[in-house]
Amino acid sequence: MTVEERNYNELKELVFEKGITLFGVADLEPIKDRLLLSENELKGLKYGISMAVVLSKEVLEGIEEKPTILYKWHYRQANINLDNNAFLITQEIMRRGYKALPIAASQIIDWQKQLAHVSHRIVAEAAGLGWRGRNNLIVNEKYGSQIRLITVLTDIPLKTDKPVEFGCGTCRRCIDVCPVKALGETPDQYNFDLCFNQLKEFSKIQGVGQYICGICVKACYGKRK
Ligand code: B12
Repeated sequence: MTVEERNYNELKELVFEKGITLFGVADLEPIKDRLLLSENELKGLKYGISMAVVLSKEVLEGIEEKPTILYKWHYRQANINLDNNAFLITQEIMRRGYKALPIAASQIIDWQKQLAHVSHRIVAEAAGLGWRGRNNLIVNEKYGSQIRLITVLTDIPLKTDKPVEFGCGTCRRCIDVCPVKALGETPDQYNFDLCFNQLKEFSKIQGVGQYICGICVKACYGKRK
C-alpha cells in the first residue's frame, strides 16, 4: 500500500466513525480557479477532501409543498456534524505535520451572488461523490441528492478519485416537483433567481428562518428506497 493510500484509508476511517457516509478526494489542479480563496490561502494545497452525511428519509417524507421544522432542525444538525468532522480531520492532518483548510458547511461570503469560499459541489463532483444532476445538486448513485457536503483542502499525500458520469438518465422528478419551475433539462438551466426568491419566502415561515426548501432533495433518492 502506498503512503497516499494509507493516509486516505486512515482519514476515511476516522470520519466514518463520526457519522460521515461518503468520502472522496479531488485533485485541485483542474478546479483551483473556481475557488474564491487568496493565493496565500491556497498555497501548497493540492487536494480537496469531500465528505457527506446522509439525510433522514423520514424527515424528508414530511416535506410536501414547503420545508418543515423537522427538516430545518435536521439541516442544522447535518451542518454541525459536517463542520465537526471537517474540524476533526483538520486536527489530525495538522498533527501529522501537514496543512488543512476546512470550509464551513454553509457559509456565504458574497450575499448578492450567494457565493461561498469554495463550492462543495465543485469539489464533490471532482472527488467522484456524485454527478451534477438536473436539480443542480450532487447526485450520489445510492443516496441521490439526499446528502449534505463539506470540504477540507490539504497537502497531505492522498490518492485521488475520479469524477463519475451524469447518471440522471430519463429521471425528471426534480423538474416536475419544483414549485417555481427553477430546474431544466441540464444543470446549467438552473434558474437561481426563481429558486432564491422561493427560498426567501420559505425562510419567513415561523421556525424555518433559513434559505431552505428540500422539495427537489426529497424527489432525488437514488437507489435508496
Ligand atoms: C449559496 C448557496 C445556495 C443559494 C444558491 C446559490 C448558487 N448559485 O449556488 C441558494 C440559497 C438559492 C441555495 C439553494 C439550495 N441549496 Co444551497 N448552498 C449554497 C452554498 C452556501 C454556496 C454555493 C456556492 O458558492 N455556489 C457558487 C457557485 C459558483 O457554485 P456552484 O453552483 O456549486 O457551481 C456552478 C459552477 O460550478 C458553474 N460551473 C460549472 N462548470 C463550470 C466550469 C467553469 C470553468 C466555471 C468557471 C464555472 C462552472 O456552474 C455551476 C452551476 O451554477 C452551498 C455550500 C457550499 N459552500 O458549497 C450550499 C449548497 C450548494 N446547498 C445545498 C442545498 C441542499 C440547497 C437546497 C436544496 C436548499 C435546502 N438545503 O433545502 C437548495 C437547492 C438549490 C439547487 N437546486 O441548486 C447543498 C447541496 C448538496 C448537494 N447534494 O449537492 C450545499 C452544498 C450545502 C451543503 N453543505 O451540503 N443554496
